[in-house]
Amino acid sequence: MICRNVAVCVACALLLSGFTGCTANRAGWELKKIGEIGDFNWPEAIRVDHEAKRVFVANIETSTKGGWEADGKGFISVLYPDGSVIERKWRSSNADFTFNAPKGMTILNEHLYIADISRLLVCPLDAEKPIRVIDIPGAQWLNDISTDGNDLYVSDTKSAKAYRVDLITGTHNEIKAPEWINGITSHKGHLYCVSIKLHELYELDPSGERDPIPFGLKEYFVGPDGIEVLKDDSFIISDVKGDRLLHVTADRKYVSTLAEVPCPADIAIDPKRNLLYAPSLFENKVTIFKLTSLPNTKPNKPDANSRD
Ligand SMILES: [Ca+2]
Ligand SMILES: [Ca+2]
Repeated sequence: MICRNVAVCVACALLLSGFTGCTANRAGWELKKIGEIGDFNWPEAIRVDHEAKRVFVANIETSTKGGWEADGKGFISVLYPDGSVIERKWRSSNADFTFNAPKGMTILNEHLYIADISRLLVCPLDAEKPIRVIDIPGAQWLNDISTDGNDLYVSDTKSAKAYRVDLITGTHNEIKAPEWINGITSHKGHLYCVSIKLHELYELDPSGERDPIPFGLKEYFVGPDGIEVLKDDSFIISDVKGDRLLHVTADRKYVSTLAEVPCPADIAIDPKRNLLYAPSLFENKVTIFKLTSLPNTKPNKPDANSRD
């Protein structure tokens, strides 16, 4: 049986009402809300430095509801893993440097890399050191960043491109990507992304040569933003327009709702503490979930939630 509409599927109706056993049994994972922090300003992305026990929150900061305006405003917050605030404005615009609309981030070699419209910001984790900029000529709406431990992968929403940035040479090459690409993530040599307007998930070719391969799951999403891969190679997707966090099994056949949360943008996972952070973009808050693996409940045959 094919579930084409989550809202009317019997199994999924149960999910929408409670997100308990049914959801967990389908996904093999469970999300339980354990905290909520407010007073952000358009928080678009979160990234965890799990070694240093710090959580970074990128705030677009806007007074005009403009997600892509070079308004000279924006800041990075730092939290403890439990959500208590270390510094609300750890990095913000000052006389030496201005943020505009900071979004996706990744951490590599003691630096926080931040997408900020057409600029890639290189922000030392040592806050005493200055921020520098990597130029990507032609970049328009840089949205998310991931790393494979060597290179950076950056999505450009308006250009329908991704870029692979070689940090040693400073050069970049283009990667074929879908229209309205948003979240991007690198995992075990593979590269994945979502398109917010095509509401589909894709596997990209890190070398940039082959066309994106769609998952074929667009009927399950309204407007996906963030994408993360779990240790069992399954996926968690934040649907910023659908107000949900969804799970996709590694075989790409099963989709389950794990939690409802308002307008979740670029989520982050702390694998060391089994936590998931979801920024509610338009509600200026961050929700913390406990992420629990439920062994021996992973689906092994098609059912009402299957596409087979
Ligand atoms: Ca701004
Ligand atoms: Ca995003």
